Amino acid sequence: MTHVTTYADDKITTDVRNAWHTRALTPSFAARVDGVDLRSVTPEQGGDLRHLLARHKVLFFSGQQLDPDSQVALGRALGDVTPSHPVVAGADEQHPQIYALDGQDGGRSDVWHTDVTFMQRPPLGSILRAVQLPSLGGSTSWVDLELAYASLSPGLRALADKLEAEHDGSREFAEHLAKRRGGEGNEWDGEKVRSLRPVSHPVVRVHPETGRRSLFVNPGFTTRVLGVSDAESRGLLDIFFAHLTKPEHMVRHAWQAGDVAMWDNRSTAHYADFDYGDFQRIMHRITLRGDIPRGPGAPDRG
Ligand SMILES: O=C(O)CCC(=O)C(=O)O
Ligand SMILES: [Fe+2]
Repeated sequence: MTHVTTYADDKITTDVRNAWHTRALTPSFAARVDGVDLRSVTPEQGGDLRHLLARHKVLFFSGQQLDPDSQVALGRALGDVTPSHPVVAGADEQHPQIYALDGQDGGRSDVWHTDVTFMQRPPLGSILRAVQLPSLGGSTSWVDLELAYASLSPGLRALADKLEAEHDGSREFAEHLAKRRGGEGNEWDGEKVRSLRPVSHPVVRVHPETGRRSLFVNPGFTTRVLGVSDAESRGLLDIFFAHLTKPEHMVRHAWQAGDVAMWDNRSTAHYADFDYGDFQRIMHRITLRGDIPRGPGAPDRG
C-alpha cells in the first residue's frame, strides 16, 4: 500500500491516509493499532484492516466503544460475517452472528485451538470484544503458526508438508449440539449443521493472501494424522502441539475494558486463561467467512 510509511526498524508504521499507527509487539507477529474508531470503519478501511491482519496476524485495539450492532457492522466492513458458531446459538435474536462466551457458563477456551477448524470452511478471522472482565486474570494468548512452521527442523517441515489431519469438534461441542432443539445447530457455509462429522485439512496450510505456510494443527480439534499408524499419529501430534505452543511463538494479552482483538485464523492459534475463579468474564466474538484450507501441494492454491 503506497500510503504506508515504514520506519527503519519496521516496528512502527504509520498509515498516513487513515492516520493509524501500528506498533509490532513481537519480532514475528501481533501489533497494536492506535487511531482507529472501530465504530466507523468504512469498507475501504475494512480492506486496509484486512491487509494489516494478514501481515501481523493478531491486532489489538484499545479504548473502543463497540456494542453488538457496531461489532457486527465492523465485521461487515471486513468481510462476510458468519453465524455465531456452527452449533452454539447467537447472543440473542437480534444478533445471531455474535458468539457470547461467558466463563461461568461453559464459555471457556482454556485449550489451544484455532477457531472452528472442525468444519470444512473455518473462519478466516475472528473479532473479539471484552464485555465484562474479571478484576484479575482472564488473559488470552496467541501463537504464530507461521513461525511455528518456519522453526521446525527442515526434515520435519518436509514431512509435515505432505500430511493431512483429521479435525473433530465433537469433544468440545457435541453436548451443545445435543441440547439444541432437535439436535440442529446453526447454518454454516449455507447448510444446517445436524452433526459434527470429522473433516480433514492439510497439516501445513498455505495462506491464501500471503502464500506463507503455517503449521495448521491444534490441540483443541486436531485428533489424528491421516495415513499413519495410531502410535505415529500420537507421536507426531505431541511433537507439533509442544512445538507450536513454545513461549517464543506466543503473545499474551491482559484485557482492559474497551479492548478488541482481531486475529487471522489461518495463521494463529489461541488460548484463554481460566484463572479467575467465580469472577464473571464475558466476551463477544464474531467470525468472518473463510476459505477451504489448502496445503502446499494443492493445485489451486493462490
Ligand atoms: O475468551 C477469550 O479470550 C478467547 C475465546 C476464544 O477462544 C474465542 O473467542 O475464539
Ligand atoms: Fe477461539
